[in-house]
Amino acid sequence: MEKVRLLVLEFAKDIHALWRYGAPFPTFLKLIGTLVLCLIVMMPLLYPLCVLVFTYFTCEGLFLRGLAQYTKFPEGFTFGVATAAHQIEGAWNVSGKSENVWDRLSHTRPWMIADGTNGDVACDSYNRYQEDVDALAHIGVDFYRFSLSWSRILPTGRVDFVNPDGIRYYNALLDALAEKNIEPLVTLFHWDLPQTLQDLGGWANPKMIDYFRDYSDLCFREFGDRIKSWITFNEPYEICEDAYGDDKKAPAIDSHGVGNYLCSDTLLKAHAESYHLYNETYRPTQNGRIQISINSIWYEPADPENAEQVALAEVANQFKFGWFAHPIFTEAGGYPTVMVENVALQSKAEGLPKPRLEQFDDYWIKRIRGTSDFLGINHYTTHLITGAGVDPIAKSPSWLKDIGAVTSLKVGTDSASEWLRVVPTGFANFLRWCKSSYNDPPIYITENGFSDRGTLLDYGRIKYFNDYLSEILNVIYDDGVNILGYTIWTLMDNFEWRAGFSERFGLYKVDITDPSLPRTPKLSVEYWKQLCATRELPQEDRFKEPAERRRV
Ligand code: PNW
Repeated sequence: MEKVRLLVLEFAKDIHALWRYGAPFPTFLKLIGTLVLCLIVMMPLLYPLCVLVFTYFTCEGLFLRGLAQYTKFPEGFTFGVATAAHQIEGAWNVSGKSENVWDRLSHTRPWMIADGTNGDVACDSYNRYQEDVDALAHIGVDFYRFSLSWSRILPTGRVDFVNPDGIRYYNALLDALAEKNIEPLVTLFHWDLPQTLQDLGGWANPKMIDYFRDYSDLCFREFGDRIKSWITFNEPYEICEDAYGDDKKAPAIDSHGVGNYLCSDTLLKAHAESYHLYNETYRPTQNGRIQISINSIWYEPADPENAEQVALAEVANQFKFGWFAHPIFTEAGGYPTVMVENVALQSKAEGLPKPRLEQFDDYWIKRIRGTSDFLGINHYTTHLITGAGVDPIAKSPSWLKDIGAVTSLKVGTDSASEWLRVVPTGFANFLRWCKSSYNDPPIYITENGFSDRGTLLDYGRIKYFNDYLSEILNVIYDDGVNILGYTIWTLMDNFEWRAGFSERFGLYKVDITDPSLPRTPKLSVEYWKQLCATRELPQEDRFKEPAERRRV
């Protein structure tokens, strides 16, 4: 011990001398020697410490994720629930409402609906809207996203006749929401086009730009004093590709590779006109905001190390999300370059004199650019890209063939909907991509949800919400993605389009065999009630599948 004391003393003296008088050469050598000695002695301690510090700083994200999952939502983050008119209202021909394209499809081609059901009665929300509002208040959400039925308000589709009962119905719903302090977020068009307008060509007819502007005008004027948040279109991809480029949605035109691109041209212009009308005529007095909700299937390479797959996944994302996001949310505007190029190449190979996808001219590029106050995202799932080529399910010509990639559903776990694979990390990758591709826009998630067959103990749905919400928290806190709100799809089991009532997304179960259409809360109602009250992801075991609970 005495030896160590002397050594330390000498070392201190050396340092003192070094500072005071400058160091003679041998003292300096001794000093270095002592330092090296000290380092060797302390090495076993220092080494693990260095490794720990180094790993912490290089893998900080992993550390935080592994040790402490984020659970708390930022101040001001809002939660809501979404529905759509045709899926819940029923009363398809009551009090002046006219036929829409989904009424026409389900009545004339019932075999196209999986279980032969239709939207004639649906959840009867036309008569039971007060029950819906009570359920929303019970859950404790901040806002309710619902859509207006165009053919209920304007039976001819045009403003030549306004149906007073349509106005009355939505006024009553808005009043009921105000009573419970629930903000309305209202979609002008959620797929239920008046059949009269479809008879004129629907979204493939450029005249629809005027009809949609007139319809928006009426809605802003009638309801804009109480509606501060508007969505022009719900999921333009599903409208243009599934309804005009395919037969997956009404009116099932199936003009693959042609009608889909005519539709996007009209729809984006109609959206822009509606935005400008609101912006110039109504915003100054009504002070609201207006946006579009674009949906994605996010594409990822099956093998992230495979450069070709990585490049093709980017192409597919540009074709899917970029088709509608690029014209509105980028500096350059217009369709994504790769989309323009691919369709031009394919069209040439087909011997066509000009591309099937017409580009916007300068006037429309400018008119469409920047026409959304927020980026509205509907997201459910991720699919994979396995390589270049023509997807086996692609028609010719078609949007899918124009991409030039083969897709696969072999990813994540399943749901009751074939297309809906559960891949929470895909959501995080997609959100980060939106931040970098569209200049860090403020984002609202306007739909996200999970389908099963209608069980009351819906652990699968709760796990889906919990895992997807957890990824939202990760990208907010780790990547600074600017997400301001989240919307659950959906309040209650409802008419799931061509799947009828066979795929159920609701927080409430609806027994459609009972004429009184009773709504029964599923376990997910409890989960959301707690989340809305605490603004934190519930961690309790009762929300987990019994096999996944902690063992004591
Ligand atoms: C949305 N996909 O549709 C619609 O906005 C809702 O009306 C619908 O009920 C809900 O999601 C559930 O299907 C989508 O293939 C349909 O990725 C298909 C996809 C996404 C959304």
